[in-house]
Amino acid sequence: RVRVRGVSIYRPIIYGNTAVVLNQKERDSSSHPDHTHRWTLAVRSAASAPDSEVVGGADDLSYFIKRVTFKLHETYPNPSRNIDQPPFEVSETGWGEFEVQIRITFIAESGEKAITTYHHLKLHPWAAAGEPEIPPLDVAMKMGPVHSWQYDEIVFNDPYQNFLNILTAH
Ligand code: SLL
Repeated sequence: RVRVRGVSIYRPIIYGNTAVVLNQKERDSSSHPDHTHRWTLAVRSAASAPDSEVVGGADDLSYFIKRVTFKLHETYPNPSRNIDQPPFEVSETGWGEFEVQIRITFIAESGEKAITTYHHLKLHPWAAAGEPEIPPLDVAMKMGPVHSWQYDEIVFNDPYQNFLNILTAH
């Protein structure tokens, strides 16, 4: 296996979450009546829109990502969620914000170590100056979904020749 010295190749990604307030009907029919929000955490290609549900298209990162592990707050059952195919996302309901550890494992051919990043799961809308920091649920519901996404670039330095071939073929 040969490394291609002097070459850096990057792939743009976004990671983060969307969240919506559950309506009364959804809360009444839930086994967790204390849960106030439904959220989706994801790692996606930056080539696609955050809300895109495209699988196998521009949003498919599985040609170089083997697994994404989302480590949720320990109040969740099985907090370490391994996602082994796209879309690399987890949807849950809950009541609180917390720090999520996101671990990205690359395909074996890459010879690359896994990388870890963090995202603050955001449920509450950003408050304007002079407004209470967390608006009441009925107000938040009218404000619509909350989006919190970060852009990043995964950089591979001196990649193996066969991995470079895989990356450039996409
Ligand atoms: C807080 N530090 O106190 C945070 C923790 C935990 C959120 C938030 C679901 C729990 C479950 C859930 O929303 N946990 O299903 O039991 O605000």
